[in-house]
Amino acid sequence: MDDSEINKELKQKLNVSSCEEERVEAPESPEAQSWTPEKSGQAAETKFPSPQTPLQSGHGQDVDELSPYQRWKMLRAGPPGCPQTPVPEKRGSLRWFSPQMPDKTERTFSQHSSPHMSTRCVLRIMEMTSRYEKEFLQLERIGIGAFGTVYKCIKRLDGCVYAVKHLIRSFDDIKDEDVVLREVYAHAVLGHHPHIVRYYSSWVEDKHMIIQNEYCNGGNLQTAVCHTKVVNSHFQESHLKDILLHISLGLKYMHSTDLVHLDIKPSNIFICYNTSSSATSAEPGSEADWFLSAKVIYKIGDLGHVTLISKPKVEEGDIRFLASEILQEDFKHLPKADIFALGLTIAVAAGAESLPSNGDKWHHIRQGNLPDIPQMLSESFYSLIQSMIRPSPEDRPSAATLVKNRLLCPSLGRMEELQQQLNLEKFKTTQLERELREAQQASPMGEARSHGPEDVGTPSRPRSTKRLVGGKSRRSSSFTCVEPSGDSFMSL
Ligand code: 809
Repeated sequence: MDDSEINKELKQKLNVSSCEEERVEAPESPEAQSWTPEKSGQAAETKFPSPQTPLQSGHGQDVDELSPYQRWKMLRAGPPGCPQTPVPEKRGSLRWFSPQMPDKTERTFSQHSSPHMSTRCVLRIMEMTSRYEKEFLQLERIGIGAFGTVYKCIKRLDGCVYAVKHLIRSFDDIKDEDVVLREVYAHAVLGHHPHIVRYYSSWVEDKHMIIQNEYCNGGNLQTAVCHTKVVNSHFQESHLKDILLHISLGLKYMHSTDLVHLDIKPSNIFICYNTSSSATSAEPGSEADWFLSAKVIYKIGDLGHVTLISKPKVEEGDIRFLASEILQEDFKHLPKADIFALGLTIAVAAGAESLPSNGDKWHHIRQGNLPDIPQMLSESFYSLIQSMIRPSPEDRPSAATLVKNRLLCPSLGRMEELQQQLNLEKFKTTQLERELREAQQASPMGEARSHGPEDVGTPSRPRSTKRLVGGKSRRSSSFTCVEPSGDSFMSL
């Protein structure tokens, strides 16, 4: 076997993963073809599926619809449409190569002449392969910007989909590392919150930061707003209220941990569609039930501008959503800058034309005037959004106040009503207890009677009821739970 034959054989073996990827591939999009990988030498034949064409599992099912286990099986087992693909027998074998084999693979092979040497080469390349390439199967590019590039990936180990961001700037070019790391620090401080995009991991590769986050399957609010405009429509008030409530809940939590986001805007609000069956069937009860049954969950993402409220290092966010006090370097009420940006975000979601970056219109908004909104909103909701962009930050509601607003959370009204009823019942119970005690004390048989209702002719009453009205304790007690039926009091 000569060199070229060995190379051919090895290339075939190394392409195991490429073949695996082909099975989840849709025809190449022009965007994918023109993409130049950050790392020089990544194989030009790497194919990415078009964003317009959902990835197929080989059974006509979108990859997003598969459970992690199904995706994992799909990754592992080889494609139905690719029967010739050898399925490697154990972990650590060739299948762990990334589909994007670096060109240097080819060069390295051509330097060696025996199969033995070639095997060693394979091992060496395995060592060289990056963590990203080893751990993730890159599906498609989902975003590109000055900051870096974001890919939708499947993690080979768990079969779950993640959003993975590669920062463009190298640590070599960065003067203040803290600025790059603030996103990671912020996630570390925040932990998990249902309305903040979840962070999983981060690491440095070739001096570039990589961040692995939760993948939000509904895109961002900016894209959703664009879609509604295309079909000559806009988010209805009920949806706007959901967005406002969800993001306020995320902000309330963030602000309570001494952090501010400082770049709230539609493109940093991510949408998760809950496709599980509980989202369509369950009747919400507790808060956890509500979360499970919610069909759409809005989350705050991109923590690249986050800073401490108490010790701010402010990097201004998008000028279109920026409160004027930040431009004037007045950082006394930083959380209210997030509220200002959220108010304008809701206005944009309601259909407001694109926001100005400067000029009279920019200043007009900073004087407390909402941009024109092309739909009839209720007066109360309009006033609420307007209050969020008041010129003075102190006059804007806090996130904690917003989440308590009845407009955003009508069930709060019902809860309050029930709480009031409960309090009334508790009060009545206490009154009755006192009256009972007084009557017992006034009676010549008071002491004997105080032992409980069964002593006065109700032997069948359960013991628990006796204790509910004070039992042997002669003191008036406050109850944490009272049967609202009142039955026990009636029969005393
Ligand atoms: O789903 C995402 N989670 C992120 O953290 C993220 C995501 C996306 C998406 C998918 C929406 O369907 C598109 N782009 C451009 C995203 C960017 C991010 C992101 C933003 C990440 Cl991974 C890190 C920092 C900032």
